[in-house]
Amino acid sequence: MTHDNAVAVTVHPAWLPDAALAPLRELPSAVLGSGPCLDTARAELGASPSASTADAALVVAAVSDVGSPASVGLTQLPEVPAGGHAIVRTADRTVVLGADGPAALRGLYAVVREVAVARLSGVAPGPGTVLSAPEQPLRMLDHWDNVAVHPVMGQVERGYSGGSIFYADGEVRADLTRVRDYARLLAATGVEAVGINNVNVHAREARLLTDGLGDVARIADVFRGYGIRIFLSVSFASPRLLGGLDSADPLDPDVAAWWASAADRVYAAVPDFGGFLVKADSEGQPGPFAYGRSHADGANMLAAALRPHGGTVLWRAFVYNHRQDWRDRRTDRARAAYDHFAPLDGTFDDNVVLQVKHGPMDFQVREPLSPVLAAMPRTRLALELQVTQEYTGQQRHVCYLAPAWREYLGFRLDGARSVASIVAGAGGGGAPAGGVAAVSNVGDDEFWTGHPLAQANLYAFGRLAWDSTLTAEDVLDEWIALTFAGAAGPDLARVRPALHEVMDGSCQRYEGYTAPLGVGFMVTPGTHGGPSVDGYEYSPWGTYHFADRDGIGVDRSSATGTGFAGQFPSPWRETYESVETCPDELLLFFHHVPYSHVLGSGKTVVQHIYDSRADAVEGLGGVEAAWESLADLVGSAVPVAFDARVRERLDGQRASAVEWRDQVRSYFWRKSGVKDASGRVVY
Ligand code: GCW
Repeated sequence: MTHDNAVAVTVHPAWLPDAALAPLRELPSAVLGSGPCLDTARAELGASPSASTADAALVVAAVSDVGSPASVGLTQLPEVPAGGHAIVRTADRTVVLGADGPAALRGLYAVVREVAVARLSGVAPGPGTVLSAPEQPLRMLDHWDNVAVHPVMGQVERGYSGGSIFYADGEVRADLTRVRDYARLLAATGVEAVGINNVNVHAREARLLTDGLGDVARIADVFRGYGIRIFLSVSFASPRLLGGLDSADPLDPDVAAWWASAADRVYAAVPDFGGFLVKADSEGQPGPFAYGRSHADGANMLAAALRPHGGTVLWRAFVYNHRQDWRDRRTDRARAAYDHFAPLDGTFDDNVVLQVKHGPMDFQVREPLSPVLAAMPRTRLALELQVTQEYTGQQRHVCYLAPAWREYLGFRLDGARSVASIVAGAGGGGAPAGGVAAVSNVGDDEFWTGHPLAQANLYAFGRLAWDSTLTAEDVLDEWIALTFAGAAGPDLARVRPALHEVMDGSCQRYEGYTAPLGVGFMVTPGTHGGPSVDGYEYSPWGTYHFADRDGIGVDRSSATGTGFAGQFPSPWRETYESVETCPDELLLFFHHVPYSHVLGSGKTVVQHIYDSRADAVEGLGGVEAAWESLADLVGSAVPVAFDARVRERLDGQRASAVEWRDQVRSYFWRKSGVKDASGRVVY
């Protein structure tokens, strides 16, 4: 049974407003061939199926549908890269050739983007051929959406944008219009896979795998038209929960047989199904440990079930003891993923991808990269990012995450290989590519993402998964050019610098008034929003800062601490090991230091904490002024509702930032008794 819970709100078009498509829709165009994505391309352009290429100024095709160069009006066909596209511009036409239908559609959106960016920069693309290949084969968004509203977590776990676009009232929505609009937005960024339910799989959601398959197929049908595959999060206990077996032991043949037939049924309903996403033995989710089996046993058993159909298991490395005794100083949550998984390198089947959070803890605004990414060269790896702003301002604070993601992707973990190249299959141990996944920030909110400016994070994720060498500033320009494509030229020229002022340094600013120097957390337990310096200090979650009257930080050195620093390859193990060489922004992640410890800036740790919290809040003045400078464009370049929402969020951000500043500054004054040399007020 499904409900029609469509809510009549005007949904903001995000980065695909009609104005962005209009310049292409005005051209005589032809789309060759057919198939779900080519049909979508045709509908986007309003091209008629019989349009001839002879007089088309824009031609879109998949290479396999192109007989001869002349059939698309060219003298020669380019080498279209695998999974990617070529855009050929001649004096009288633009030809988009995709490696297949989905790639052709993405190529069309690339032209939309180029046209918009040309308007912003004033530089039109000249004749020639541009080839574009995805750096990562897997470019996926994970939804932590529950079908039924969860009593504690709500409908979307860590969601800050209203309800789910997929589910309402305990059912898959009858009206999937929002899902289609979402698929369209994602296709334009290059995203090619979506996990449609929460990795914490509760009872109702587990059944998507069995009696929910009809609804799953409806969702897959929508995404198919945009070249996006779907994955399901499954409960490792499914054979017991759904199959009536008394075990979920991965080495039990009955269990394996149950999964094999479950997979058969899924593929009968969804032939292009991506596979299973699994959170096992983590935060209360069931897993192979209950049967004394390893995570490789568990993952490989599921992989065997999917293999005949070409499916993939995305197995998460986020496994740690969430019932730690805070008195126990030997257990270090940061070590857990490496300790569990590094010894298993080389034992996972080749249709298993191990999905690793970027940091060893949990999506903090500042963490080192996870050493797991350098420790498993014989395992397919995917990097997991968080677009939803759980710990980065919950879509109430502006926090443009692209600069941080770019840093992670470009980080040379062993001194030589970047994280992007490792997950793209160049890790040196022969494992094929995994890719990049991220938790989505989308809900049924009228702006998709709560804070309208948080749309830029969703956009940037897809773009950086496609090409991690793009700069965060260029990606922001693209987003501005598309989102404000309807703005008059001179207005657009004002929107651009104002938004850069608001967004470029926003992540650093957020870091500036929240937890200092990489120590992390200090957030309100449960919601993870707002400050609570000691909120997790005596909790079982393994997230401590150890502040006392003399100092703060976690000793993770090999010499005197938990040994986490030793999980890195050189040169990072040495760099992080020593207080002298550890970068200041990670100092308290790796070391416990006295408040009087002097940083590279010449300030003591405690004075740095005092100053940067206050400076960061002062920096919000520039942000607010930049937005205010666009006030006369509200109602024209900037929609009224967009402006109203941004203002409401900026007000909330200031109030929250002030709270962070005052609580953190006062906490350290009270703890340390060291006066703030700036003389600013502490409480
Ligand atoms: O960051 C934590 C979140 C949990 C989440 C978990 C995970 C889905 O607080 O809500 O659960 O990470 O990544 O599995």
